[in-house]
Formats: sequence, C-alpha cells, structure tokens
Amino acid sequence: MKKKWLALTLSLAMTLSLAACGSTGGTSTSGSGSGSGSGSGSGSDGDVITVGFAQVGHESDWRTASTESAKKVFSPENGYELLFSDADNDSAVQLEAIRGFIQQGVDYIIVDPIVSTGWDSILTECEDAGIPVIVIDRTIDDSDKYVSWVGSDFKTEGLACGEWLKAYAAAKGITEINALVIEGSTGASATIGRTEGFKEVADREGWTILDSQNGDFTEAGGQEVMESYCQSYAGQFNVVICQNDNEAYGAMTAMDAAGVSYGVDGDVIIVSFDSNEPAVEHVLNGNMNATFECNPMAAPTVDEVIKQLEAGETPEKEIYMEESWFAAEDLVTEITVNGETMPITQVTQEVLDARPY
Ligand code: GZL
Repeated sequence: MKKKWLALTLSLAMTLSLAACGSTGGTSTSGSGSGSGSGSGSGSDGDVITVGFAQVGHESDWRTASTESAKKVFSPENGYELLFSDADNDSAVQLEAIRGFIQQGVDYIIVDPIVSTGWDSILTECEDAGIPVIVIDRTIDDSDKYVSWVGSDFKTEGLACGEWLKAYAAAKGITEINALVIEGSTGASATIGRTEGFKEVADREGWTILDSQNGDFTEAGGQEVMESYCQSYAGQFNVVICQNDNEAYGAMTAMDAAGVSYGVDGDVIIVSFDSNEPAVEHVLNGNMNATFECNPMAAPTVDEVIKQLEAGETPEKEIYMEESWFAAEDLVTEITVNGETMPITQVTQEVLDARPY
C-alpha cells in the first residue's frame, strides 16, 4: 500500500532509539502480539498493513486492556505491523505521534483522543496524506474527518448509573442522596458524558451533588480527591460516583483511612465505571455496590473496519460497543435508559469468572 520499507526502517530506528531510553510513554513497533486477535489484516495487494495507533496513555486498567487488545489484533501473525504511541495523557505528544505516523507513511491511523477538541488540523493533515483515520473509545467533537468511530455512549453510562441509583435507593428506603463525584480527566468525552448523564438524573430527582472534582482516571487521583472529600464533607455524603475503576480503588483506600464505611453494608454507596475484573470482584465481595461497563475491546471491530476499507467498502461512521451493568445485590434487576430496558446483572462467581478483562 504505502512505502512500507521506509515505514519499517524508520520505525525500527525509532524503536531502537526508544529501547535505549526505556519507556512508560513513547512510540514503539509492536511485533510482540500474541496473535490471538481476530485480525487477518493482509492488504488487498497481499502486503503487510501498517497501522499507527496513538493511544491515550497507561493511566488505568481499562487502558491496559485496550492496548493489549490492539497489540493482539494488529500483530504480524494477523498481517499487520503496529506502530504504537503511548502519549502518557499529553495531547501535544499525541498530535506529534500522529504527525510521525504520517511521515512514516502508515496505511491507517487509529487514535483514542485524549480530549475531544483541537482535532481538525491534524485530521486534515491525515486526509491530505491519504491516510484513513479510525477513532476509538473517546470522541472527537470538532471534526468529522475520520472514517469510523468505535466506542461507548458515555452519557448513557452516566444515565444508567443515575437510574440504577434511583431504583436502588428506593429499594433500600434511602430518601435523600448527597453525592460526591470523582471525575475522569478534564476534557475527555468519557468524563463529559458520564458527568452529564448522572447530573441529568440527579437534577430530575432533586439529589444534591456536593462536589465534583478531577481524579484523572487514576487510583492516586481517586485517593487524593477522596481524602479531600473526607475532610471537607465528613458525615454529609452517602454516595460516591467514581468515573472509573481505578479511582474507586483509591477512594476506598481513602475512606478506609478516614473510617468511612462503604459498600453493601456500609454508610456510603460507591460505584464505578469500566467494570474491569478487579472492580467486578469488589462488587461480588460487596465492597462496591455497582459498576457500569465501558468495553475496551474495540480492536477486533477496528480490524473489521480496515478489512472493509481494503475491500473498497464503506464502514459505518459510528459503531457502539456492547456493555453491561453490574450490581452486588438483586434489588434492582432492570432499568430503563433512553427508552430501552436494560438488565442489571447481579455479580456471582460465575459472572466474575466470565469477565474477559
Ligand atoms: C473510557 C476511557 C476511560 C476509562 C478510563 O472509554 O476513555 O479512560 O473509563 C480510562 O479507565 O482511563
């Protein structure tokens, strides 16, 4: 498709230079995929397909699952050469990585946008270079110069959390909700959507949101914000909404230290988004009351999009991931969100064992 020998030479040079400095972030060529993805990416002309993946960073379990899924699918065994960039949550680094992919003449660019704005210029550069862009996970809200977006409806996740809490509180005889929110990274569409969805239900139900601060989707961030909340709002709150699992782990550490009880038998209801295996285990054990899934496994769907493009077909512009909602108790078995009735899955050992990440 493109000048692959040039891309591979450049990426090998970049890999060798990066290998010398080690990396939590940075760009590398991944040839280490385990090959268990569904991909069979050989190009229409039988050549290896080179994919540049500009990932957000390595801030959470969700992110790790997303990266591992991509490395399994876009592997040499599946006919791909993957150039991988970990921007370490730095938008400037992410944009420069994409410029690097353009210079290397990759066949496709995949991006999980750290923030939802500031994208039209770089997407125009990709368009001018004739490189299709596929967006995964978070959304780009100020440009549509990409082929497809594969991800989750974050506002629906927030609404689901609110509707579950409404039903759960009613079942438990809780008449007053005073909530604290630990937000994800500022400007991320996941943060914007979850905040908006939960607040829509809270406003409708007359709940009080005492505070809503950025925990940056990290365990340390969640702990730091919750430590502050335990000082500022001692005895005033009965709900903590963590916008990802890792923030919830940090919040639980902070509440333990402050002597605040939480979970099924505690004074404070605590929920998270993402539903990685450790969070689902916390729900099984009653440490958390519920978790709302955000599926990180977009890579197999992106592989299908690339196959369609290689075959000259037009993929869907928006492709939504399948997701579930999990709770510790069976007090609420279903909720209605956007007119659609969705089951609430009570976590059992079998449910936990079946978690794919
Ligand atoms: C959401 C994703 C978020 C996760 C966090 O799709 O972008 O970023 O919820 C991750 O765990 O850090």
